[in-house]
This record gives sequence, C-alpha cells and structure tokens, in this order.
Amino acid sequence: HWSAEEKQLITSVWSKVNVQLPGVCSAAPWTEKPFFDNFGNLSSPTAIIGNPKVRAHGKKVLTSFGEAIKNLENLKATYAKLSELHCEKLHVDPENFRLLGDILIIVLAAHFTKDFTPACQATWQKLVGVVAHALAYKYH
Ligand code: ZNH
Repeated sequence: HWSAEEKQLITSVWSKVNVQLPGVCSAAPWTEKPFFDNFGNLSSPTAIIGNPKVRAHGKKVLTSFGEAIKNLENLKATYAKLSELHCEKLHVDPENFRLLGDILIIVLAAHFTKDFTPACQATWQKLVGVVAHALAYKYH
C-alpha cells in the first residue's frame, strides 16, 4: 500500500536524518517524561537535551523507527515484539505513539523547511500513523 513516490519521499528524508540529532532525540522525552523517572534530571528542555540517558534512548527509538522504514510492507510483524513490550511491560498509552509521530514531523519540518513539501508531509503523516498503529497492535 505504498507507492514508489511515497517510498522515495520517506527514504530521501530519512537518509538525511542523523539519529543522533539532538532535536529529534529530545522530541521523545517530552511525551515520554512520566515513564522515565529513572533517567535523572528532566526538569527543563536544556536538561532533557543534555541528558545522556535521553540521548541513548532517543537513538534507540529512532533506530527502531528506521527499521520500520526498511520494512514498510511488513510493519506489524516487524513491531510485534516491540508492541508486546510497550503494551504488556511498559504500559505506555498508545496515544503517546501518535503524539511522538506528530512531534517527529514538526521537528523534520522545522529542520528541512521548504524541502519538507506538502506531499512529503502527507506521506510522513501516513508513515507515523501506520507505525503508531503497528506499535499499538498488541493492545487489546
Ligand atoms: Zn519506546 C523502550 C521503540 C515510542 C516508552 N522503545 C523502547 C525500545 C525501543 C522502543 C526499540 C528499547 C527496547 C529494548 O531495549 O528492548 N518506542 C519505540 C518506537 C516508538 C516508541 C519505535 C515510536 C515510534 N516509547 C514510545 C513512546 C513512549 C515509549 C511514545 C512513551 C511515551 N519505550 C518507552 C519506555 C521504554 C521504551 C518507557 C523503556 C526505556 C528504558 O530503558 O527503561
């Protein structure tokens, strides 16, 4: 259910994203904050951006997001284990997956400005929606 053009819009953007980019990594903790009480100081944006555990976690999540991009046709299977983890062990409300997707798009748009075209945004909106859906798959 992905056209060649959509795939191209996804991979061309993703190929320019460094998973260590502080902007993208630090996007995660704002929504994830209540889940990370063992991560140390998360009391301000500066603290979050500078927090090494946050960076390591952001990198993990975005690397895993990259795996999704490599497996667009097979997302549910790719994320089956992760969905189980978030559902049964971490108890993350799946609404947060959608929030994180929106934040990711805002960060990408802010970073790529006019190169992040409306067509590109539409495709990424679809992508983060499908990713969130796959991650929420094991929730009953
Ligand atoms: Zn998550 C973890 C992915 C979202 C919360 N995650 C994780 C990991 C991964 C992920 C890969 C690791 C695992 C292991 O180690 O085994 N995530 C992911 C993705 C996404 C996400 C891909 C989207 C896109 N998460 C999320 C959200 C939240 C979360 C939204 C909330 C809010 N996670 C989480 C937690 C954890 C994780 C809490 C655990 C951490 C630690 O370290 O402890």
